[in-house]
Amino acid sequence: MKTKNLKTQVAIIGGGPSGLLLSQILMKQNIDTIILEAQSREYVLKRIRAGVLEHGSVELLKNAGVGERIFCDGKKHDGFIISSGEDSFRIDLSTITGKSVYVYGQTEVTIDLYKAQDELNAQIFHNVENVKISQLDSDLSKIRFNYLDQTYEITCDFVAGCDGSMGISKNYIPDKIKKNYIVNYPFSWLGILSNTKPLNHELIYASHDRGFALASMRNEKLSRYYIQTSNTDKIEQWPDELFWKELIKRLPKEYSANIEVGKSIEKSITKLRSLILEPMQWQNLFLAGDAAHIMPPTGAKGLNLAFSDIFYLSEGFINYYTKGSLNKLNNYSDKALKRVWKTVEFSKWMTSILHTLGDNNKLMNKLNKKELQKIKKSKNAQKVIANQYVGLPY
Ligand code: FAS
Ligand code: PHB
Repeated sequence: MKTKNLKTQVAIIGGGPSGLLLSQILMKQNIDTIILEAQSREYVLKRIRAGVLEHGSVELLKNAGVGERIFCDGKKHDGFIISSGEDSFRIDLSTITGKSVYVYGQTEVTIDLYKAQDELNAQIFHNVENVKISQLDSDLSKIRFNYLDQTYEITCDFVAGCDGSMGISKNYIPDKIKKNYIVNYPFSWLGILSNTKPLNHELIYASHDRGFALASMRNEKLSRYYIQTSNTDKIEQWPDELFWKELIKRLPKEYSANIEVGKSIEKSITKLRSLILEPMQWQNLFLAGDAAHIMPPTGAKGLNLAFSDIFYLSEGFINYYTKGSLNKLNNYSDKALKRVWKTVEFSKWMTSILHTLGDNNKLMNKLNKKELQKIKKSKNAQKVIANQYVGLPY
């Protein structure tokens, strides 16, 4: 069958939050995009992932015309709790930084982005297969793909690799150029979603001898909880009643006393790792979001870091198409990686200090407890955490 030819300015691989937001920002500047997504829209929207939006992410989404529901349905949070055993203290984000974060699920962000893209008549191909990039070193690059048994070829100025940690775009950066920095953590997160009242109006990050726990939420009737598990644990080992029992043991009694338990409506285990890929660009290819970096959700950074990449990358494309300057695009990787390294470091630090290592690491566990006691008394330490948590300036 004859190949169908398409033309665009920026071809985007990946229809998750990174790809959708990039397309939304560029289309509002009359820059043409096409999005290629391997899954169906329903599949993308079924993913339960991030829950907290940094100040910068909220501003970026608002300026892209998709901030309305955040302010209606999202919850502004001015602080969060850190507990260690029965002891706890609050990080007062708004007093320390003058900023807040919003609790608003990634699923809702993706729904809003798809709706806005539909209103702009965005070209989004779902369930695409065999995506292949070529001619990255020419003025015009090509992307071939299959869709509904038809082969297509896109001719484009640039390719944005927004295809997540399992994507293909990173493979087009030559191995001799590419550097992968990876660490795998010796524990995982078991997360559940339940139609129950959140046990506290703010998030609780709980360090405990039995393991880490996180009490979060999506709204007043939808709670999101996580507990640290081993990397070998399977979902089948964690029936709901066992999950609740373990969660309650890890939270201070002053909070767990009010917990409302119930049936899980989603349950998943995520292995924790940090990964940074350098560089984040190669000729006409630019990587953004999980395609270039992964980190444990402890600092609520994955989605937010994807959005700061999109801020820098969209600025680069807009600068090129409105002023003919390649400056910002040429500096994209260096600029984005400065914030990536700082954010991945914060996520690693938050993860290391709050998670419990096995019995053969009693010294590390004791040092973590002492560190948390010091932070409780140190305004300076709390200032560093608060500024990172609300999000470093772009
Ligand atoms: P995504 O992975 O979201 O999207 C990439 C898209 O590309 C996918 O839809 C995929 O189908 C598509 N794709 C892949 N290969 C393709 C190909 N060859 N062709 C076309 N399309 C292709 N972050 C937080 O801040 N807090 C959290 O609590 C949190 N929890 C998480 C839990 C899990 C289980 C996971 C996996 C991640 C979590 N994250 C969390 C991080 C997560 O939110 C990511 O940062 C966010 O999804 C990044 O968005 P994208 O870069 O768009 O990548
Ligand atoms: C969530 O609500 O899913 C969430 C919140 C904060 C985190 C991680 C996950 O640090």
